[in-house]
Amino acid sequence: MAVLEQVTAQQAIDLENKYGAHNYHPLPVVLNRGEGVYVWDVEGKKYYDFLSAYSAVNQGHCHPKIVQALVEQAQSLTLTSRAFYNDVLGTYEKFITELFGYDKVLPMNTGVEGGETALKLCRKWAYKVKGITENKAKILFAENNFWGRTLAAVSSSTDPSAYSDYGPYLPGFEIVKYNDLTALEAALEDPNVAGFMVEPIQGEAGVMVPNEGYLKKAFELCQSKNVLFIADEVQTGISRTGRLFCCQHEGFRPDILILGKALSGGVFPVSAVLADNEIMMTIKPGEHGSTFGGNPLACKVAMAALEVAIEENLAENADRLGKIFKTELSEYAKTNDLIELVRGKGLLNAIVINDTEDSSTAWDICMKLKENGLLAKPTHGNIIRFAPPLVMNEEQLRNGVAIIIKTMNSFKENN
Ligand code: IF1
Repeated sequence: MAVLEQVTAQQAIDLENKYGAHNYHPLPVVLNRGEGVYVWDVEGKKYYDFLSAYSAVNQGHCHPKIVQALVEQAQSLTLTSRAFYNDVLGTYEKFITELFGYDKVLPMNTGVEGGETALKLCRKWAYKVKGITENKAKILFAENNFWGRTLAAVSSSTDPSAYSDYGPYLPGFEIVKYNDLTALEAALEDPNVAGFMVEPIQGEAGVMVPNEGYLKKAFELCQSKNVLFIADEVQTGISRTGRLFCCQHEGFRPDILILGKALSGGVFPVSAVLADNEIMMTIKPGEHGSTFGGNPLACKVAMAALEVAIEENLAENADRLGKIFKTELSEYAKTNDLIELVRGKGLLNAIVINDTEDSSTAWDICMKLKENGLLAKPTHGNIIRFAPPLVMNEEQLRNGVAIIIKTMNSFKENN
């Protein structure tokens, strides 16, 4: 039995360097505790978490209701596989389909498995319902999209750091400019197009918010061409942008909705693909699945995580606090030319640093933020994403803003 004695920060870092793949470049902080909007490092220093594990911890770290659901279910039945029924999955499926307004859900584990599932449903639907010739279906993706790390995901990527040296790539994927209805309309002229998969706000691309009305119009263009609109809400879903899911800001329901991350409150990998029967029933028994997909532990955790989002009015809170965050920082940006702009929706926001993409400025600012008690991390080069847990209160948010301003001020004077 591995004895987990308390490691120092340096020991933890050295262990990861020696025994772990080097597929990340973390900020040099070693965390060992999380509670609500706070995390602590092994030296006992307390931080505001302004990343929320890339919007997986919307409900706050170790939310008692979600942990309770995990602990309870873990002591009765964790996994049956789908070879048999269990007494939790159906109840969860009823709960989540009624909450989001769809006929059915296909439960998976990670966000990218949700994306893969959505694309397989789209292709099945293309051949079985729309009548596209076998193996001719095309799916459109937005430039600068990010939906995970599988070979299909990188086959649709326009980011060399995501796809380089992973070829050959999956065929049948095409790229359209994001937030460009003319480009989408032109691409939809191809009768073999079966779907358009898009993030309502592009997270990894740097919290890119499309023009008001773009999503609804894109949905209508797809509808006019009998093309499925697939919303990747793995990052924007579960109240993050100020609505239960982001497409609700524009009052339409995507044909396929992909959820992940905060669907479990960061307690367990849970993802879900929601669609109506015409699409969902194209997959027959044995044509798709996953060992852990829809396991009773995940279902109980997800139900608790969704109940927290509703009961604690996280969408309204994100909407209200997000407006304060953007107002305060936009005001401040007028006084400090280090900040080019502030953008986002709800509590998914980012500041664009007035420096080149390859500069270390954004990283250096995050290192300084860490010293001042706030954790955030740059996305692309000069963009810093700020996405705190949605359980944050106004006082905590204003404290976070004060730390960001204090840091930017000190940074401005010293650089
Ligand atoms: C990493 C960020 C990256 C996602 C959207 C699907 C997935 C993600 C919109 C896949 C995952 C994670 C992956 C993680 C860092 C983080 C991320 F945008 F959130 F910051 F990379 F772009 N759709 N995003 O954002 O979900 O399979 O990871 O559960 O890979 O570095 P997953």
